[in-house]
Amino acid sequence: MADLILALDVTDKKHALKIAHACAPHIDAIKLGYPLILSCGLPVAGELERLDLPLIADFKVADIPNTNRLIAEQVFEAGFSSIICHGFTGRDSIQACVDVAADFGGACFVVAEMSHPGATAFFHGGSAEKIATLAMECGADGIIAPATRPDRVKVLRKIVKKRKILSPGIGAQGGDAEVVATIADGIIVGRAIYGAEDPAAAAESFACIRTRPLP
Ligand code: NUP
Repeated sequence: MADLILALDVTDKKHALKIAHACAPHIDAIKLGYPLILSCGLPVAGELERLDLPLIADFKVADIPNTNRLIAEQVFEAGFSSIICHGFTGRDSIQACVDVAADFGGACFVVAEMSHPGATAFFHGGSAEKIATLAMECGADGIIAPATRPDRVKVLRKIVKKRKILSPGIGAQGGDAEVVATIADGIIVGRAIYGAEDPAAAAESFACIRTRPLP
């Protein structure tokens, strides 16, 4: 069983808020990334805060430590409870995000391996394992691992142990929610929910994988 995290990758604010409100009873968290934030600005997080769901900032932060720190501070000040950063940037850059998250009582997740086909070029061959190890050493709360490759999620689970794995790539990218929900702590779903004719019904259809199904 896993949390259901809605990836709200729409670019129109009204549309985003409508989907978020409709889906709220059926989801455990909302992940916002560049598509929505670049079109509406960071304050949209404040408007979504009213739903009382954890907000995850998926900016895949990947800069030098000082810039990562400056980005992370803005993210948490805007009302997010978690941040996603890249891990290939190395220990000091990951640590900057982990430290800011801790200062704000929030969480930091590190991308260990991406879900798209091209990701194998750089994340395979030991890199994902190295990143996951580094993320754990830095005190990250968890990693991002691909729902499109459950075998890889299992490999990375051995490294992160009880810390969290959030897994994107369900539905539109081909990952199977029921399979991944047994090995990850959260599944991230975007188009299969917000692109559906009835997003709330689509979100509800994932009820059986949720850690906290509706009573
Ligand atoms: O490896 C990753 N794959 C991925 O799809 C890391 C991510 N953060 N994501 C994000 O998850 C992606 O940017 C999108 O917001 C969401 C998946 O969306 P969808 O394929 O379910 O529409």
